[in-house]
Amino acid sequence: EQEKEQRRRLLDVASRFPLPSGCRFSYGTAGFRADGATMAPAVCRAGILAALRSVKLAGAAVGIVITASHNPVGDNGVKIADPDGGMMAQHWEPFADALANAPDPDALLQLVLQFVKDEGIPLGGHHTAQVLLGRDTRPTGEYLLDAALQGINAIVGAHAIDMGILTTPQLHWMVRNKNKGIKASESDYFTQLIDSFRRMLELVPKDKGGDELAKKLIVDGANGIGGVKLEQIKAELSGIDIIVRNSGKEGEGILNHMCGADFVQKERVTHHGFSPEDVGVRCASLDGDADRLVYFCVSSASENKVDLVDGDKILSLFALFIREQLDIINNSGSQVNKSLPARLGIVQTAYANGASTQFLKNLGLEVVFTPTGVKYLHKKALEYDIGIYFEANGHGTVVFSEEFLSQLDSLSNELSSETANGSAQYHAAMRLMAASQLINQAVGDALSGLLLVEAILQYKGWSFQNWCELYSDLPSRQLKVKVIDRSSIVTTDSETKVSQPSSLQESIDKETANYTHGRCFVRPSGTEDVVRVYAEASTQVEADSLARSVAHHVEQLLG
Ligand code: G16
Repeated sequence: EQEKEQRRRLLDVASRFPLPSGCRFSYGTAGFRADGATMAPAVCRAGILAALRSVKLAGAAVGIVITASHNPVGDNGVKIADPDGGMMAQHWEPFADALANAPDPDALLQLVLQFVKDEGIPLGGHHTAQVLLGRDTRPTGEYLLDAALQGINAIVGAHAIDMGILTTPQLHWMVRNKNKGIKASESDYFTQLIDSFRRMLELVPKDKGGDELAKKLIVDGANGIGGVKLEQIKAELSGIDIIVRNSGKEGEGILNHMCGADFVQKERVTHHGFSPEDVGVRCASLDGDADRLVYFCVSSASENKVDLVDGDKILSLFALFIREQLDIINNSGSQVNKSLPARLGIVQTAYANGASTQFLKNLGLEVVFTPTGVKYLHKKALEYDIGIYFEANGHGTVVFSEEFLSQLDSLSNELSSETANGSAQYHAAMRLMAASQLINQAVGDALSGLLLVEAILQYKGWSFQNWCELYSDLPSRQLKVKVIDRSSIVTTDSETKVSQPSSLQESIDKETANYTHGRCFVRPSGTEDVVRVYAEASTQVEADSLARSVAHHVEQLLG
C-alpha cells in the first residue's frame, strides 16, 4: 500500500511541475541556478532529493536554501546542505542532475526507484525524513518555497520545517546544530554570535582597544538578507558601532545591483549608497545571502576608488591570529609546560592573489589548492586540526577538528587553575576557544566572519590600513565572456589549466609569456552562463591587457 502511495505521489508532483521543453538544469558550483521564474521544476525536485537524502541518512535533518546568492535579483536557485551543515555530498550530484532533467513523470519515477534501489534507501518502510528550509529575500522565493515543499511532501514520511527568511549560513548552522542535538533556533544563533564576540573582546589586551573612529564600521548589506539580520543584532554588539547601508529596506536599492561583495571585489569602485564622506572609514560588504564577506575603504573622494581587502587577506588575518595563539601556547616562554600540537592547513583556489599565497608560504604555513567552490575547499580544510579556507571572493571559514577542540578544552581547564589563569598561555587558549565558537564552522558566514575580523583587529590594535598593508596584491583582472556552450571548456590542475579545447591553453600560454609575473586561467562558471577569465601581472595595465587578449581568444574559439 505504502509503495503504491509513494509512486502515486511522485507521479503527481512531477506532473504538477513539468519541465519546459528545451530546459536543462545543471548542478553547478553551488546547486541549481537560473531565472527565478523557470526554477520551480528544479526546486521541487531538489525537495524530493533532500527528503531522499534524509531517509538515506536515518532521518537526519537536511537543509534547502532557496537563493541565487550573488546573482541578479531576477535569478533564483537552490543549495542543499548535508546533515553536518556542509554542502551536499558530491557523489549525489549526478543524481541531482538527472532528477532535475527527467523529462516526464514516468521518467522521474523510474529514476527515483532505480536510485533508491542502488543506494539502498529504505523507501516504503517505516522511515522518517526531515528537511529544514530557508530562503533569501528574492521576490520568487515564496513561490519556489512552495515548489520545494511539494517536492519534500512527495516522499512518504518526510517532514518539512520552514525556518523562514534567513541567510544561507544560518540555515547551514541550524542543520548542523539540530543534528548534533544542540540549540538550533535563530535566536540561539544570534546568542552564540553575540556571546562569543563579547568573550573575544574581553580577551583583548588592555593596551590595545581602538579609539572611537576605529569602532565605526559601515556594512553594505547588498540589499539582501545579511543587512536585515545585522540590523536585528547590532545594538547588542558592544565594542563596534555598525551602520548598515544597502540594508534591503524599501527605497535603498535593488539586491546585488551596484552593491554587494561580488560587485566591489570585481569592480573595485564605490558602491551605490556610499559617498565621499566615507573616505577613510572601514567598510565591509556582504553578498545577497550573506555567505561572502570582503572589506574595503573608499580611498579617494574624487576618483570613486576603493582599497580592497578580499577573502585572501581575511584568510591571512585569521591565519596570523591563529598561528600567534598556537605559538603563545606552545613556545614563547609560557609558565606552564603544556603544549597543543596542531596541524594548521590553508586552502585556496586559483583565484587567490599570488601575493597572498607567497605571504602565507613565507609564514611557513602549508597552503593547498582546490577547484572553485566551497564544497571542495571545505572538504579539504577538514583534513587538518585547524583548516582555514577562503576564496578571493569572500567565501570562507575556519574549521576545527573535534579532537583538537577537546584537547583545547582540557588544556583550558588545566590552565584555569589558580596559578595559570592569568597567564598568556591561558588567554591564548581562551581566544582560540572563543574564535571556534564565533566562526560558523558549517560554512562560510559573512556575519560571523565579520565579527571575527573585528575582534582580531581590536586584539592586534590594527587599523584597516595596517591590515591592508600586510602585503601588496599583484594587479589582477577578472572578465566574463559569453559563449555558446561554456561546458565545452574542461579544466585540470585545480582549474589552472584548460585541457579542452587544447588550443585554448596554447593561446593562454603564449599570451602569458609576454608579461612579467603573468598568470592567467579560464574556467566555465558554475553559477552564471559565462566563462570567467582571470589574469595577474606586475602592473594593472598589463593584467587588464592579458585578461582582454585571453578573453578575445575564448570568444573567437567558442563565442
Ligand atoms: C558560489 C560558490 C562559491 C563560488 C561562487 C562562484 O558562490 O558557493 O564557492 O566561488 O559561486 O562560482 P563560479 O565562479 O563557478 O560562478 P555564491 O556566493 O554565488 O553562492
